[in-house]
Amino acid sequence: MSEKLLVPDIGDFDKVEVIEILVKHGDQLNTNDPVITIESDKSSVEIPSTVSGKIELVAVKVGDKVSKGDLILSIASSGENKKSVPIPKDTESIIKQAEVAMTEKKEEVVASKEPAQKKEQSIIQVTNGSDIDPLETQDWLESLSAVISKDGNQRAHFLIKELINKAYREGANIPYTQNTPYINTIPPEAEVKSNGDQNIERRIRSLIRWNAAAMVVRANKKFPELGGHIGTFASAATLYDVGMNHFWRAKNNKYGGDLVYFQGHSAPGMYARAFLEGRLNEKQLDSFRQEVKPGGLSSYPHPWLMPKFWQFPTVSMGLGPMLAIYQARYMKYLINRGLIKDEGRKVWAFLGDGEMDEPESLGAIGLAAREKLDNLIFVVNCNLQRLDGPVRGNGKIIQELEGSFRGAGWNVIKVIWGSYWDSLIANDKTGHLVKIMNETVDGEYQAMKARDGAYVREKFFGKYPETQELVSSLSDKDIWRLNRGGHDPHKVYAAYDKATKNQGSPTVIIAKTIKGYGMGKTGESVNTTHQTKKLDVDDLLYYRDRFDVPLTDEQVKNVEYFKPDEKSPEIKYIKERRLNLGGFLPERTTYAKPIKAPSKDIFDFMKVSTGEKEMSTTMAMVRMFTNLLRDKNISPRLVPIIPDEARTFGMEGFFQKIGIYAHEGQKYEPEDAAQLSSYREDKSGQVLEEGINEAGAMSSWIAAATAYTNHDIEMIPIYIFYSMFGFQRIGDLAWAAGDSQARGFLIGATAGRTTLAGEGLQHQDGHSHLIASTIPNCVSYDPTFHYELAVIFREGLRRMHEKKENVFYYITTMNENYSHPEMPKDKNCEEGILKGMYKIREFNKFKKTKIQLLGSGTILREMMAAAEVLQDEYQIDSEIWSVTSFNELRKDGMEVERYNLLNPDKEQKTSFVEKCLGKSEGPIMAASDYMRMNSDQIRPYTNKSFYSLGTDGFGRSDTRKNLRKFFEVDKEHLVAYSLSVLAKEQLIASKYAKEAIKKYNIDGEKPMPTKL
Ligand SMILES: Cc1ncc(C[n+]2csc(CCOP(=O)(O)OP(=O)(O)O)c2C)c(N)n1
Ligand SMILES: [Mg+2]
Repeated sequence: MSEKLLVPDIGDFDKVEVIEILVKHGDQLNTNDPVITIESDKSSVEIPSTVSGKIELVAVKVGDKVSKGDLILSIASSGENKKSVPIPKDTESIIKQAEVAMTEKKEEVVASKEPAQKKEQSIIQVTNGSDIDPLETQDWLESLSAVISKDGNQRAHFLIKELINKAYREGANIPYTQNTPYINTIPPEAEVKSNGDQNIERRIRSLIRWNAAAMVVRANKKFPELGGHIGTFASAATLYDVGMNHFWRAKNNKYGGDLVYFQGHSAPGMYARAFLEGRLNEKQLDSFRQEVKPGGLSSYPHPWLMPKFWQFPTVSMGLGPMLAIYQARYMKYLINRGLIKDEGRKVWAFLGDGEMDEPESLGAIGLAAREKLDNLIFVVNCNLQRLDGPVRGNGKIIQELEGSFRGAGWNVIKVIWGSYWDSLIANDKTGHLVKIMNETVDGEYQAMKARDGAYVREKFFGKYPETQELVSSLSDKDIWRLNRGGHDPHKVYAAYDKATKNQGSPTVIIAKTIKGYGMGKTGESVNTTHQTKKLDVDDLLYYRDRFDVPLTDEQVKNVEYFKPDEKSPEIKYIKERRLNLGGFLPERTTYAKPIKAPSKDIFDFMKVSTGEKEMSTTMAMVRMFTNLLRDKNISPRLVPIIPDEARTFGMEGFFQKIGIYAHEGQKYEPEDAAQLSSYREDKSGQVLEEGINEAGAMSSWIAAATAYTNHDIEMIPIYIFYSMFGFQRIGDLAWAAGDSQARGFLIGATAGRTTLAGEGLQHQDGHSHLIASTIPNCVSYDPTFHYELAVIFREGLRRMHEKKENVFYYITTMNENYSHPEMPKDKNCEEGILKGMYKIREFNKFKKTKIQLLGSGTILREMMAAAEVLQDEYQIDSEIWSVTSFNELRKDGMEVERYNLLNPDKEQKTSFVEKCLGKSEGPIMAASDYMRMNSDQIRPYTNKSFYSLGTDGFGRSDTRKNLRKFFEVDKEHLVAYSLSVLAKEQLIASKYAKEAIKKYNIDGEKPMPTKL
């Protein structure tokens, strides 16, 4: 039996060119095997087979134009094939589900046949919220208590939900409350207890506190300019210690390890612990914030500077929370794609309450809930203060955060009060204590902890006679001892335990602490705590006594560190705990295997001329990816990341081919199910379709780009975005990517100030390369032709993923269609492309006057056209250089110049720019679709006269032609400017320039485009 494969529905396209035939007569074909690649003027896409069997006839050839329904091939069918137009695979299940739902609905209708009788409102409603019938209230509450004790919390929760639903259906106006009372979420009787030795843990914690403070004080004694923070870690010590002693599992050869994002400026605490663990010595502690000499300790977590220690750069506030969310999401992605095992690993992120004001901190919490990231735990250290003063003096940050997180769908655990409060809260029969707790604002809470017990008695408990009575038997000292939840290891342990067991949603632990805890009058809870980096002798003595650090007064005066003997119970304990948890933390290692770069011939198709066919570099890139997906080594490791622009870039073919990652699969039949490029979501999908969310997409990219260390698997993330919404938008994340030693590709598509024509000022990018150049390990290119792109991309794969170099690539691609020439045969071409420039053409007919013309990106083509005019109409010779990267040329130039200056007596080196241009004839004129500063970068590295042109100023919408005219980088301006340059250099008479300016209607009096 013979079957036919026809061109499927390809959306709005008609007569689309066949650019590749992937099968031949006689091949055995399986369903889903790619058969041909077709390409419209915007995108290319493979057509997979819907039939299987031996190919009898291939009915199309390269260059044919095909439309829906055309015959592609016929096969001798194996007989197992379904009908040639299969029902999309999810349709059946959707129909089934719909049928089931309809029967359920019917039953529901029967059940609710008797609608609730609407009664006339005859009750006088009391609206002031007071209790009009306390006895009745008591009845209800007792019933609830009975349910909780008999059937548990879940049942109680169910009944309450049913009551609310019922009330809603009866027309009651249900008040939405996102907040619970200002007490701990976990009641004392439900707390899971730690099996740790509390005494020894306290002693260890005290030593860590002391050493952390000592290293800051010592550094500032030596060099007062160094700075540092004591108060933050002082408030967070217990939060970290409980995790370190009991919860956070390290990476080792058996287990992937938990990933912990430490709050950046609590770094001294991590160093102080590492000191006790024997990972750092005194000398290293003494080099805190002195990193220039090798071995110094970073001010904050910086993997670039301490690559074996720190994993995540966090100190730029707001990045940590966002990165942690996407890290947890990416972990699930790797699990769902079967690339790593599901070992129940967690991502923990420690955040400050002040930091939560950063839009990025809360910006992605919805995604975390939607994706059901139960591998994610946030711990927000609510010490109620930020740098200048209170976080919410007039309100309550804990309640506010509770509302935001609960509203977003998180599991919220509040750890507000320590164990000393338990009995008071239990005895609060009238509810007045909780009432005060609810009423007191954070400014008051902070002020109270800056004073003493008597003050708390008067200002807090003194508010109501009932609460005054409650503490009547407590001394002021007892009142002062009433601790906050975040300083109570029992409460913290119980919260962590609950968080790690939570399923189906992320958890936030909101812990209340005191900033500068234990620092006494100068530091504890005072507005200036954050900046305190010096402690005088009295403060130090107080701190020592407060935490019972076994140092003499003399030792305290010398601010000595304290480390117990190696055989002491403390050191044994601290090491044993970590041993049990698999090793030390933080620690950065990588055991990822390299990915072999694809053979060069995989890009061969990009080295031949496209002939008449015009295409953009964006299209060429998509073709290149399609080819890479056929490479068995590379394919599974590619992580295409797109912020809702796949169609803009012609990448919609990827939806079907590799699927969009969706942890729930696809619960619906997409509207375009019958089409070739229909929107396909899949649990094991490969594309990260991030939506309109550049910061999130970049966070995903960073997670994938550092998978080699965090998951020991080398991945190749490729994040494609509008170049204007790249570095300009997410610059700080790109900086963090550099620090993280990310490896991967950033593709700034639709790039250039004049190349993206109609979109206007907000879209036209004339500076992303300059921002990229600010990141030391970012390698950036602005290629013009498809073979340049191929050479650059392959080298990127080789350097980053095969050779494991810690760099990342930024490549701009454009949306302007033009034909691409064959790659020059010159053996130095490839080297030039990678180093930043190579000679692409030379006009040498007249041998009188010559100019060197440098062009980059699409402006290279204007330069080439200008060179022809100069030759044909003005008898001027030229050499044309394709500059693939002014940034790379500058790096080389700087390095060579520096070497030469520092080694005046040695043989002087030559920069690559000079190697190319040193012996050339005539002045240099350079232009790109970016600001002049882009090409100006290489000006110092040549002795020749150098002129640069570019697109300085605000973009605006118009045609490409008009824009290039406006910014003076079109062919005509380039001709006129060249002649002017040659006249200025006294190589030709100025009348030629004057005439050209007139001929092209160029107004010499026109203001600079930057002023328009
Ligand atoms: C983006 C950014 N802005 C400002 C700072 C400077 N800064 C460092 S810590 C800090 C206060 C932090 O307060 P909080 O988040 O409450 O942390 P705490 O020290 O109280 O735990 C500020 C403003 C920064 N690191 N990053
Ligand atoms: Mg704070």
